[in-house]
Amino acid sequence: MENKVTELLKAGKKVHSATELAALAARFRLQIFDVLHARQTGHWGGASSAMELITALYFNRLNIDPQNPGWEDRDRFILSKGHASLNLYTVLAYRGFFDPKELPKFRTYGSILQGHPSMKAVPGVDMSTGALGHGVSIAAGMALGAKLSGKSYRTYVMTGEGCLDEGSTWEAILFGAKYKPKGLVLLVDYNKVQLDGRSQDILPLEPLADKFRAFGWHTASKSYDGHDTQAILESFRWLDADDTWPKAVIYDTIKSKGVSFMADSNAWHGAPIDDASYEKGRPELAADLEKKEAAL
Ligand SMILES: Cc1ncc(C[n+]2csc(CCOP(=O)(O)OP(=O)(O)O)c2C)c(N)n1
Repeated sequence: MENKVTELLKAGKKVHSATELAALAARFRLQIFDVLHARQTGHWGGASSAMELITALYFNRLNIDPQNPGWEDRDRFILSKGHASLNLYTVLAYRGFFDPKELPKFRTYGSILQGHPSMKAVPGVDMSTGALGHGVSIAAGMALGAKLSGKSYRTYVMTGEGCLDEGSTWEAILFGAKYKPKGLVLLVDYNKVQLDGRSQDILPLEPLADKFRAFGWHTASKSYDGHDTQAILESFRWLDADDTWPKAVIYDTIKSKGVSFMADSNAWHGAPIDDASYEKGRPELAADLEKKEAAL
């Protein structure tokens, strides 16, 4: 059945309203759940937590051209938490970088869509990631490259807490503070849960915003609700409010958002979604999509 979300997806264009972004994110989250269940592999928890943010980036924010993925002036995006690859693949496909029919082939032999994103295989992927802790340094280099070549593109990098537990990330943060490249933005998908436990127990990061400030980054005075597309758009306005760089924004999110019995737990970080959990969880995601479609 044709509906407004299908129309938005077909258009593959930028959208402006928070309600449209919310409906798209709900639609993508449901599809990711279906694909991960069908494929019995992949990372549901951290893909779901970043779903609204990555949807807002690709459908509202980034200056990109799906017909020309290598366009020199495009904004760059690095998914430093590369295990959440299916959320990146899903927004790239529906934004027009490749055929969404590829998505069900996720992690099959010969598909361009492997478990972790490859910039050599997937149109629109700006950097291959998967080993945690590299994204911020690569982003800092890309942003410095813009400065040196007189370009005005922006470079966005998304981390979870795993990347922030890596020493190389903090070296890159020091580097960013020294060179202050314009347009460098660190986005933290702060779901507070990692692969094998709570971030607070693995390696406490708090007070995280103060740490970014102490390291010389212009940091939003509050964290934003990473599941509220209105709040995400507000955070984008904050990014545009002044010309002080580099900038860091923290988004409070929930791992495995959308399925109540999976939420806020490391149990579903990368576990295959079994049939019983799929049957139990899917109606919650479908109901959320229906609600958000009705609001359009
Ligand atoms: C260098 C490195 N060490 C370990 C891993 C294995 N690993 C994959 S995801 C993950 C936890 C990541 O936690 P977080 O960044 O909070 O991810 P999210 O909850 O957002 O999915 C770990 C330890 C890895 N990919 N790279």
